[in-house]
Amino acid sequence: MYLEKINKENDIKRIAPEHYDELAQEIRRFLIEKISRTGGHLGSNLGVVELTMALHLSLTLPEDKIIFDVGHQSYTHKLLTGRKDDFDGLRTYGGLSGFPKRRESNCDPFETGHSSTSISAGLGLVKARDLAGKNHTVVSVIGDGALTGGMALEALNNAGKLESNFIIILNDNNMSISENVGGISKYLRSIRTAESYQNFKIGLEDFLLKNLPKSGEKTVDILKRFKSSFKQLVVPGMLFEDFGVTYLGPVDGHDIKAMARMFREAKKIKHAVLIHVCTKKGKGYPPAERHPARFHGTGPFDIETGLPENKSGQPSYTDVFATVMIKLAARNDKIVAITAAMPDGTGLKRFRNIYPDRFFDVGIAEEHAVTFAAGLAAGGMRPVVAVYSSFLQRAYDQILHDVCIQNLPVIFCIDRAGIVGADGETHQGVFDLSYLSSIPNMHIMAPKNKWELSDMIKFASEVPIPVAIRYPRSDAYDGLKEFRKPIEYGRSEMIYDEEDIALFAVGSMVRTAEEVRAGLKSQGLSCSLINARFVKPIDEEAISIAAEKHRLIVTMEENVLSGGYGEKVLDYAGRARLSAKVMNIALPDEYVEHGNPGVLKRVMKVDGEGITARILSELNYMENSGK
Ligand SMILES: Cc1ncc(C[n+]2csc(CCOP(=O)(O)OP(=O)(O)O)c2C)c(N)n1
Repeated sequence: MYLEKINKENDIKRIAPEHYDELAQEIRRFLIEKISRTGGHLGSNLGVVELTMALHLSLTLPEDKIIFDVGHQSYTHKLLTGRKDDFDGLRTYGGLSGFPKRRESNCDPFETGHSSTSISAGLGLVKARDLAGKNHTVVSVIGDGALTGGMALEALNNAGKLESNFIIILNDNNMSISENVGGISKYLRSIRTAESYQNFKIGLEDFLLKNLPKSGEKTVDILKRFKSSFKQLVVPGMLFEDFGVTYLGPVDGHDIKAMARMFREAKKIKHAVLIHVCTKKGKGYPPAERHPARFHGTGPFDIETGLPENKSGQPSYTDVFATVMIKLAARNDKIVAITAAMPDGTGLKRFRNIYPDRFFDVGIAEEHAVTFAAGLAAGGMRPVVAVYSSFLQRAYDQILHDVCIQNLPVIFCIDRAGIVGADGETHQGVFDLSYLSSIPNMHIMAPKNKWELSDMIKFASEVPIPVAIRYPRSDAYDGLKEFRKPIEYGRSEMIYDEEDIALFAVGSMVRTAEEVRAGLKSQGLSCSLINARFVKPIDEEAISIAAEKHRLIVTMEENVLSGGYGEKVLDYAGRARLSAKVMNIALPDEYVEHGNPGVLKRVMKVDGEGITARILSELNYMENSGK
């Protein structure tokens, strides 16, 4: 009833304060109902309903700017800025994005998706504002999980010297996707739970007991240390204050009036100010409150029970990875596993439960995760970094500088490689073959099915070199079971040996290639299918042999063309003066938006049907031009 009245930004200001609670409830009902059908980030959004309302009540959009870190919690913001009617198409192709998008609204001043960028971006917007002589408010909203990312700390370090207003809202729900980890999380917990006086009293007694009886120490030194301890005990947020950032809070993130009061105060401060807001992830929907990790990002679910709909019984590649890791660790005590805040998503949670001492969750810190792994490898361990393809982009230099220059045996198990779907541009894992290929000493593999993923991980654990294995977000393919030739360094695997056309397919594309081959054969064409297995190094010998008895070699990969597998094959064919023509099937030089992976592949013509049509058209051209 109140939500109906909000059709554009600032409309919320027409709602009387006594109806704020009802509006918050309506928003929650709306989100639960829509997300139960479309899927999406439920828990984080339910947690920030009042916080977002308070921001919208205190600011004037689009002049004032709100930057949401990661951006997965921006649904209420979308609702309050006139995008209510688009929620039925949330995260579908051509529909509403699950993240802030400048093309969607001028109330989205900056796009996010990967964590820990909002303070840097906000600081940039603040400086741009100041240089232009304007005076609007800039607010960055960052979670306690995102605050563990190095970039956020780099930005805080920089924000400390600011001499104009910049508001950072720390949305502390005590959770990343899974439990938040590390020193920052512990520090925030101590502030949230502090009863200052109590702590002070205990701290004081402790301090005097430990320090005063010592002989020979100057009283002034003792007092100096006492002063700093005293400050830590009675002033929450000293860490931020010491950075030069004013700390306000903690404030109840479900109390709109209290937050609005604090925002008013914060606007008066002429430097960076951090407001510590405490919220509950999943607030108002008991299943999401009970299972915050499961409801962080969810597929469609039944509202009554909270249970997911359409869960296929098939194991995913993530499940296969999880099982293999446990078996491998039982046989090899050097195997250790690292995740950057994704124990659930990567499947390492099971490993953690069995081998807690050999499991490391480093927080949202992909760069650190990789260099930490390099250190472990240099110390004689066999680290496995389990990470999503798009998040590993962060750690390019660490892979190059810390792992590959030293040729250290770090294994990268890269999940969500290829088209991931509903999360869109920021999350598609379509660059890893390119960025990894450019690094000397790196070796890259991609499995065609679940057995091959297992074989590849075992192979990687036995060779003393950096290895990356990439696999998609999907059920693990259980076809082609009979093809399980042992993995040999740098060698591809012949699946069907015919002539005329040779399909060299990488990983997930082997399955698509089976479809393409069937399509070509139905046209009376003869067609070989080769599982590339290695993207680096490529199997030059197999390509040379194929060139002798095929007129067309088609490479297929779920990666951008630039720097991927196909370009390497093409380059080799040119250098080796092979007679066969090489045709590359890959993703275009574009950012792939959100949508169902099947739909996206069809649109880009990289599904079985699209590829078959492209090959037929190429053959047609070759025949007509006499090539
Ligand atoms: C660089 C990077 N690594 C990992 C992720 C996956 N991820 C998305 S949200 C999230 C947790 C964020 O926690 P927090 O900032 O506390 O926000 P909350 O979801 O609790 O509201 C993670 C790890 C990401 N988006 N970016």
